[in-house]
Amino acid sequence: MNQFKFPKDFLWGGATAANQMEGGFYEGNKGLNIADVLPGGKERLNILQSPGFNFEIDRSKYNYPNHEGIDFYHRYKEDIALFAEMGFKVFRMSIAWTRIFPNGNELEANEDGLAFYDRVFDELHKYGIEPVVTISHYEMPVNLVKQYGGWRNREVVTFFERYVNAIFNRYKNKVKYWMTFNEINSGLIMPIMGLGFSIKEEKDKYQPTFQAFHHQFVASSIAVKACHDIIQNSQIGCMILYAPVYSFDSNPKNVMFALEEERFFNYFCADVQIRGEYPSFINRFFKENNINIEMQDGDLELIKEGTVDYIGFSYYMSRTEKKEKSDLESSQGNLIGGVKNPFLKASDWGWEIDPVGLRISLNQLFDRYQVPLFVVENGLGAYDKVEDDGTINDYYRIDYLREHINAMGEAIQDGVKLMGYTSWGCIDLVSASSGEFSKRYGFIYVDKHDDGSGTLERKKKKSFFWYKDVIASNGEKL
Ligand code: BGP
Repeated sequence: MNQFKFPKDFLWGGATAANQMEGGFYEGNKGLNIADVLPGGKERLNILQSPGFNFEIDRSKYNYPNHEGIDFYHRYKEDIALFAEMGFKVFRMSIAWTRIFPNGNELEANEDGLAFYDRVFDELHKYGIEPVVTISHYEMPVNLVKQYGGWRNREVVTFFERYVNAIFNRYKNKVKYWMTFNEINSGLIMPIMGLGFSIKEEKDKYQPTFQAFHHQFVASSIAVKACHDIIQNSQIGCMILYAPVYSFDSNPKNVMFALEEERFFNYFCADVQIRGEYPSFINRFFKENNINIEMQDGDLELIKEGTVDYIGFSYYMSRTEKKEKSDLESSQGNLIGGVKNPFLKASDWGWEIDPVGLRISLNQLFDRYQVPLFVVENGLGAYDKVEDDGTINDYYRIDYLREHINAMGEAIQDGVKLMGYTSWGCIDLVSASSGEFSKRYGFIYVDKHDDGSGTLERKKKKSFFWYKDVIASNGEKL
């Protein structure tokens, strides 16, 4: 039993992204997006970390797990029925930009793509599940990358505006919760997926990165304003990859370094999207790195007017920092880097597990911004085993989630306004950073493996029944 009460209308659910689950990558006139050209396994990690990626598919050399995903494109009815059985109030998903505008720069939206999401939203509403939709989740059309250079190019803002207008007008009676760019700040560490280019190719990497961010901020504000104009009672949030930064020790130099890293990674994008202005701390960085952002007249006013209604964020780990660190000290595998934290254990992929860090994050974000928060991703990527009797006993996942939900309960008692919780990968899907199927997060197991084999059959894990109880008791039965 949990000692904390969650608000009556708390939005319990699960989260996914189109490219990691839909499959059907050429169906319904869909165009190619960035995730479609990323191979699975080690190759993906290498690509994300090295220069010279050409955004082409080479099937003779690599396997592309996102092409089939878990075939949600054809099996959405079965999957949504399972989400309904768990009692989901909301389901976080993304719209694939390339289903609506296959090349990104067409004048007319693609009817087949629009009709697909109509069917998905209708199916969700049949069970009283509200969709929470990410507009852009690592799914930029490859054509915009190749022909325009991704978000570096101002023209992309116009294409994005066309896209958001098309989906807001089409789904205005079906979707009220929206988010603009998934983990917008991840462009700092994985620019290929978030910004549509590889900064390591550039001599002066910061200039194009921050120019691209500026274009995304303008695009985000355009989306916020359009959403409010077109859809009554809508709420549109930003989406931040949040990992609180701890100082390794009480050495003031390390404390200052942790603060700088925290502001740079966690708060730069959030400050612009929530407060509606560039934070003062970034000016020094811009000056020292010769960054000059090209702006058009009216950009800053637009950014001020188009601030988001809530903060969606993902939480998987904290990060511990030290100004001078040796290779030995580095926390191998922790996505955002840093040094090993001696108080924390890590997942099989090296992501440090820190439920208290979630309570800290919630408090930090609410203290700083005073707007409602929404934990839209959190979960444990783990290897699951199907036993001979067909059961999947993922007690490690239950433990992980229990502790994180408890931390949310604590934060709510601390006074934080929290709208909901959508646990990541509520059904097994393709991993974003490594393209693996074996890194599983789901309550629902999907029979699909790294070598591409598998029947795609769905199976309920132990955590399925546990989460169902959590939702039914509104977080009291943990
Ligand atoms: C976030 C992404 C998701 C998701 C998740 C887990 O960064 O928004 O798309 O995949 O992390 O990461 P991974 O799949 O790499 O384990």
